[in-house]
Amino acid sequence: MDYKNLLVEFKDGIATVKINRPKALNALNSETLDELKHVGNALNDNKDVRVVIVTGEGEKAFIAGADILEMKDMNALEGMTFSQRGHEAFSTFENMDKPVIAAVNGFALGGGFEVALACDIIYASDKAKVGFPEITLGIFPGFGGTQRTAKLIGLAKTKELIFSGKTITAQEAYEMGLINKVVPHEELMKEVTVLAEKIKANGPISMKLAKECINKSLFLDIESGLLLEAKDFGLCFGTKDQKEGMTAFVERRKPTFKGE
Ligand code: DAK
Repeated sequence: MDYKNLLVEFKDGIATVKINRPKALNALNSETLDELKHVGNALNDNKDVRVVIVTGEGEKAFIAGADILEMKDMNALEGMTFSQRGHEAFSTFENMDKPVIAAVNGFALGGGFEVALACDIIYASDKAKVGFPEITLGIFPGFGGTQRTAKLIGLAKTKELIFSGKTITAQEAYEMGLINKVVPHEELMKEVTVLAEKIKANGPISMKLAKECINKSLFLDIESGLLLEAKDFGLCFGTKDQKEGMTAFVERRKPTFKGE
């Protein structure tokens, strides 16, 4: 399917989704949120896709937030509908069965940073800047930012970021534990692709189960988390991939995982 606000490319099991509104620094309007939800579901259902990369078109921005022009005159009901569209779109990526890597190529502000935080792994260009400027607009991060950030870096640092609305460099975000890696701008897509290739070689079912356990760990008490882990771990032994992985080890060859 063709999208108005997204560019989607497939290459050898890796799908790249580019937010494509560079004139508005890839700000998320309702239409883009709906398209993100649609493409997220389609990629999840596509067995040939093993890893998804999310990035922004243009040199300047990953995503500069939700579309302020569209939000400016919304009433309460429209605000709620907009919020639900965002939640549905973001959850599609967060809960996708396959790993999602954010390649943050520039500004990732507000809802844009929340998109990155809903991805599994964040690599950022050394030119990127991130933050939550919502408070300067009379709102606050409402696409999961208060929740996901606090769980990553604790309450005090999250409050400092959100209350000040300040923008920080990718390096500062890395030092705070908000992103995985900072790479030279020109190297970003190359580095992200190397990681995607490495992930792609591994078993998709065990990856999906591991992702579920790790994501749920944020919300479960330790006993429930360990129980989920034990059950999902057990499920691996019902797959051909587990037999293949361990047989390949014994036979001293590389495994070929088929997701079965
Ligand atoms: N929305 C719409 N357009 C935007 C935009 C945005 N967020 N950010 C930039 N643009 C547009 C600008 O209006 C400008 O358009 P033209 O004037 O050329 O038509 C174009 O992109 C280029 O921007 P600038 O001229 O401003 O470029 P600069 O390099 O000078 O500055 C900047 C770059 C990123 C520092 C600046 O553009 C900026 O501060 N942008 C706004 C960043 C921001 O505040 N982002 C947070 C948005 S609020 C919700 C849940 C969550 C949210 C909302 C609701 N619910 C639960 C209901 C999330 C809210 C947000 O994300």
